[in-house]
Amino acid sequence: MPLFHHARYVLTAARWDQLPADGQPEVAFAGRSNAGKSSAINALANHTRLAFVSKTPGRTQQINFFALRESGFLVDLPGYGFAKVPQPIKESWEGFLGRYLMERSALAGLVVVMDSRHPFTALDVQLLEWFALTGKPVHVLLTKADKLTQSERQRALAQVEMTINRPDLHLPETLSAQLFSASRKQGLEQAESVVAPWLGLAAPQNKGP
Ligand SMILES: Nc1nc2c(ncn2[C@@H]2O[C@H](COP(=O)(O)OP(=O)(O)OP(=O)(O)O)[C@@H](O)[C@H]2O)c(=O)[nH]1
Ligand SMILES: [Mg+2]
Repeated sequence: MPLFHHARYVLTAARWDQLPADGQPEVAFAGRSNAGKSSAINALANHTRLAFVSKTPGRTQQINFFALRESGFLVDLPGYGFAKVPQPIKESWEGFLGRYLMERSALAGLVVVMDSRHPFTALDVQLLEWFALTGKPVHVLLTKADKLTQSERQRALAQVEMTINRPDLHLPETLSAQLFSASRKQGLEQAESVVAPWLGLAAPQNKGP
């Protein structure tokens, strides 16, 4: 049974005091608005509507917690880089989100979801350089890979690997990346095998060929 199946929604936090008491480890999904964070969580959980997927970018403005069957949480974060969010709302959740990323001790690692057609935007790099200060690991999902041809996928991944190795960027020390497609359910096992140890769970055994 894949590790993230049977995840269930537990709570939504819009303020620090609404977060669950620090205890079990959690992994948060960050990324640009509309990148596919909620869809990635749904695909990993094998659930069509666990996390809310919206056609309108910038709608998720709170932090949603999903409890895993064994222990730990997957956390769906609001997207960044969506210009049409009204300024006061933007500032309040950017403040909360920033504090969550920097100070939340239960946060074991970050999954950064990027559209494989345009990964590592300036905002993504900004987030990564900033999150690097925590010393926590990051795994990048290059999602919507179903929209690329096989050769475009390989090129995108190779370019991302080069970016990860750029010495002029102050990226997290533990940083990996993979192709992913929520709609085709591709890359699920690879993502699980990276994230499971962060949560203190045994990585799933790879199925035979
Ligand atoms: N083709 C394809 N479409 C995807 C994939 N993942 C997400 N989408 C689509 O991209 C849009 C945004 O997906 P969401 O999962 O809501 O993105 P999000 O990052 O959670 O967005 P916000 O919460 O607004 O920041 C939706 O229309 C999804 O159906 C994928 O792997 N392939
Ligand atoms: Mg979302």
